[in-house]
Amino acid sequence: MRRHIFIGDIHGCLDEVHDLLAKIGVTDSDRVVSLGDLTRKGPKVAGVIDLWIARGYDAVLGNNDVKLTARATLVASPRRIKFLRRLPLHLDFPKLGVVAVHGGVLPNSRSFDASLVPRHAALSLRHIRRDGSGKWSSVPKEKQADSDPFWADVWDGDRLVVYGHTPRREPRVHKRALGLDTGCVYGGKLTAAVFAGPERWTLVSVPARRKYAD
Ligand SMILES: [Mn+2]
Repeated sequence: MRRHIFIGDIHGCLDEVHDLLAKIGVTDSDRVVSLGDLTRKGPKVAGVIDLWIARGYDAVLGNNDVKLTARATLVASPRRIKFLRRLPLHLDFPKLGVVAVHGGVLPNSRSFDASLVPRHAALSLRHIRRDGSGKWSSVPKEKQADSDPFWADVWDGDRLVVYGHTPRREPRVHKRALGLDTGCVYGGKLTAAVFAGPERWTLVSVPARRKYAD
């Protein structure tokens, strides 16, 4: 099986992408997938998009990528905007047993399907609460209470979900999810989960070369 390499939030940190791929020893037969937020905040956004286009790498859409395409500013080359606009909200890898998404998955069923990743969840899910019918739905940041769990602490489904969006000092290993945003653009590190096959993964990180944003 091809190796699959899932990378947390990059935010234009092109030098660290090269550091990470060199450390992993990436080859042309590897499948490389960004977990969203390739863009904004960091130093080399256009370079990151161009690398993804040139090498045919995959990505899911992040909330910051949406903001960028809405404004169509600094990277305003038509092919870069087109690339971002075509990114899917999630990518399912059934043979690997993995789903890639930027925000998260609503844990309303153990068997994964696209209804568990409505747009708002795919882009920015964090905390969840049961609604009147007993279904989990997302809680807006300003309404969040201590009793609202983080979605990945509830999810126990038939896919291992790899996600970004929520920056932490270290990658987070949940029962059936891996949180890979380790805040590179904030001076943390860039992290990848490298899958050699189902359930066979290792985490690889490289430090940020500097702090690019607060
Ligand atoms: Mn994000």
